[in-house]
Amino acid sequence: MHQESLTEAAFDFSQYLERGRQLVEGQLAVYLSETAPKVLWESMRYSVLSGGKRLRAILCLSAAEAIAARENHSQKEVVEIVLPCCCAIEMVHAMSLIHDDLPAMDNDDYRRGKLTNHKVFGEAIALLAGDALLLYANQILLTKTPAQIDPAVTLSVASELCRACGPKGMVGGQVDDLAFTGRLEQVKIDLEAGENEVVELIHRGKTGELIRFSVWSGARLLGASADELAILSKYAESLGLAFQIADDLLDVTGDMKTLGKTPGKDLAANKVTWVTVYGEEGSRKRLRELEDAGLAYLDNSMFAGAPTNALKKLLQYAIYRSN
Ligand code: GRG
Repeated sequence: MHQESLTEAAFDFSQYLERGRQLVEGQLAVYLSETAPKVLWESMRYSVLSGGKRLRAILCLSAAEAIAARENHSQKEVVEIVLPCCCAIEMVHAMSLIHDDLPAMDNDDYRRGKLTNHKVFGEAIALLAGDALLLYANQILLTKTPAQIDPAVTLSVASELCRACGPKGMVGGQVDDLAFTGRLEQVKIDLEAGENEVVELIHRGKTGELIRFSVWSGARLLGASADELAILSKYAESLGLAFQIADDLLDVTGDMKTLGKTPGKDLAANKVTWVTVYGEEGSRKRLRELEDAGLAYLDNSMFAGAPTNALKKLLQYAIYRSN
């Protein structure tokens, strides 16, 4: 168990998170300051600017910083290069939450301690706000990433974002999640018979792909090599899977006030999650394995001297967070 290491601050991690959060939220407010159609922008702002940990955006920034140190970029340059991408990521994340909360999917009334988007604006506007955010995210990424970045790199990042969101990513994972909801007993029987990839498949798609993209894009925009991108992607895959397992655990251990959403829904809906399939102990064991694996990727000699401290702390934060 490595939870203690979160507090042994080689640098002030909570200050680091707060700085990232402020940078991203300040820019999101600028991008989302349009007014017509009024109800659409209000709905978009309601979900994007309603708090949240901003973990994905901060991962993008941290991966960029890890690569930038070698390239001698100033802190200001790094932010200018990746901030549009960080904002695009948070917009896509928010749209996925809006759609996930709809009655046709998880049917949730609360998110981040507030009524869900469709409860305030109605299902039609919630759907459309999600659609608009998905497209606006790509527009921001393509038009606001500074011209100093090779357009081929910016295009590759936009293309990868589409891939991470699409049928091989979040949408595919969500479809698998829905398809297996209510089939928990069958999944457990299959597990006994040696078939054990279902939960991992769901988690990697619906949650892991956007997290992997967050790390990959920050590094790619700052000129990481193919080898560096491959190792950082492995780190991000460990983090992404761990993040969703931690989320599954919080559904059984958390409360409404801390989580900002209704707990206990997974078991009630007979959902296939790490906890419902492998139990709490099995989930904690897998988290420790993923923590070790994720940290080991960052200890690769390729990153010797690079500031990977924040990425390490972010992995532990993803695992040991309380909401
Ligand atoms: C992307 C085109 C497209 C469609 C979305 C609905 C859907 C398809 C996918 C669902 C994805 C989803 C909601 C996965 C769960 C991921 C998860 C654990 C979200 C909670 O993330 P946090 O804890 O939230 O980072 P905050 O509020 O902190 O931002």
